[in-house]
Amino acid sequence: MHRTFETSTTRRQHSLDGLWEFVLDPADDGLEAGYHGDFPDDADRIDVPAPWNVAGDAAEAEYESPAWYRRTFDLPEETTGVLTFHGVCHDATVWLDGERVASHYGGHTPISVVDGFEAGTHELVVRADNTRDERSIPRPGTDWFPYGGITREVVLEVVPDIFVEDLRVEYELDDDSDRAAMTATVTVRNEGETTDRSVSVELVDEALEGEAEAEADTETEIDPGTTQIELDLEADVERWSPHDEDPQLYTVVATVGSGDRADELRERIGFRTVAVTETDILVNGEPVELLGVNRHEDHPEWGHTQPLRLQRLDLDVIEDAGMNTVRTSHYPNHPRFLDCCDERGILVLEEIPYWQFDADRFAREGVLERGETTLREMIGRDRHHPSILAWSLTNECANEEEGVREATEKLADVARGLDDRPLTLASNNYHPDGDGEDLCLEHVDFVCMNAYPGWYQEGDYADVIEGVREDFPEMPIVASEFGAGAVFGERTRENQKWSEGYQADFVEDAVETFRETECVAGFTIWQYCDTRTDPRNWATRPKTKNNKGIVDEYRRPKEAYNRVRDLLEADGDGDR
Ligand code: ADA
Repeated sequence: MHRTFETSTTRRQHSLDGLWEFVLDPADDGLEAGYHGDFPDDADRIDVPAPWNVAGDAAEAEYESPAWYRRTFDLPEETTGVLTFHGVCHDATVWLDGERVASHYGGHTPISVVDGFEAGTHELVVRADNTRDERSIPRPGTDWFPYGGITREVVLEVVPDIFVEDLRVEYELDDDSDRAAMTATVTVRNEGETTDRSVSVELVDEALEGEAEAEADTETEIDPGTTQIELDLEADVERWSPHDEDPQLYTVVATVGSGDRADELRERIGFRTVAVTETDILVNGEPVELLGVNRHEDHPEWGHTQPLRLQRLDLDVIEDAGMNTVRTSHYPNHPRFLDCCDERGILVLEEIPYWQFDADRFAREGVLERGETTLREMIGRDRHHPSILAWSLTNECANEEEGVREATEKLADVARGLDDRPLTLASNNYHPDGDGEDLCLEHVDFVCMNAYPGWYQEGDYADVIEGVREDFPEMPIVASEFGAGAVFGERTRENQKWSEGYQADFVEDAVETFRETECVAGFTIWQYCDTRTDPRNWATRPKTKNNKGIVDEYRRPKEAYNRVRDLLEADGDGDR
């Protein structure tokens, strides 16, 4: 299951995970050779979901080019189906029974196809391409491994002709009361002939144990195609809070039709407010201190693919050190990980993969559109997670360039048009030549500050913060990246660079500085665990890894992890 809760009780769900046929296509001639209609006989088999860089042969460990997948599945009767690929890195084309049904760019947001299926055997073929080039997002040279393939689950859901395609809940919650006024927008899709149907929405506690807290329904004409129906609901709710061990969540159930033709789609939601002042980020009107890490979806055996056990283990490790925040550097995370964050009261900053883009790169054909699509898809998919505090638009872009400022403004407009959460971006661009300010930050609500004084350059954190504050006196700062590399097990008397001691001292000093600075609303250490990098770009790094993890790639704690835990234990939790 790609979520921690049932997303429907009416739909039969066929998992299409498992072994698929698989061939590499290094010359990129599979399309011309017609693999989508005539798959090569000598194909290997590979696990899905998994990047080919961990699931394939050793020869595929660094493979960055197109590859093809094929499998068949059987359906007992004619039906309408929703086929979803939850993540294919990064450029995907899907053929169903020889017909091209989807093309999608962006490895971390889903691809959905609605189709009519005959009874019998069907064939799925996918071309996945992880090539980084002048128009790709991520760009070449990224400091994380460019995993390729079908990296998240594949599911076929059987639905009736009229079904709920999407459910969106927006709410207003006053800081003085616990009354929530909600609008549920139900997108109903009709693939058949009949029109009249009832549509209803219920808000129930998470476990669906009690009576509905609120409900609304209507009888309406649903013409073939797509219809949006808005229903208003109101209820007294218990708030979701990052301070609760088991924060209150609710299930929203949208239903169209009745009896054996009913279709139901569920979303999970938590009620809380988020606001930003000059110095703080407020949740439910109270300042929260972000105490956290940057986390890549990475593991030596799994790459980007994240089994539930690993997602939960990572949160255990983070919580055991007294931390409460994850920045999903640098891309939309697996939705089940976000579910786990909702359930534990972990705060999240979620980002799209514009990592170190300059104006030239943004200006290339289709590059901004691709990012805007990923942003729309991320917000569309993740908007109900109460854990997500803010959307992050970019990371370390050339913010001094006019073209980057224009791109940032467009991205901010897209995000603000879809959702009212605060926006941020991670900047390393203060005083680029001693005097200019980072004008991209004018489009967001708080500063995410990436800085490595004492590691990549001279200087100290107090000075960097002072510079940022001078330019942006009205926004709080989150120290979103800082850290030092340490090779796991390198414990020395000298505490030289790359030793665990050097890293522990460095992280401790920085954390202490951030915590005693009023305008700093929190920190996310770079980074949670050591991560695989690409030897073609990062050959000088020990173990070809980004070793700034406070735990290693197998989640074994380094000294810095223990130091942070001791520090936070001594100082209490994240109340300011
Ligand atoms: C940057 C970047 C990170 C990582 C880090 C580092 O700040 O945003 O992805 O590359 O540097 O370790 O150098």
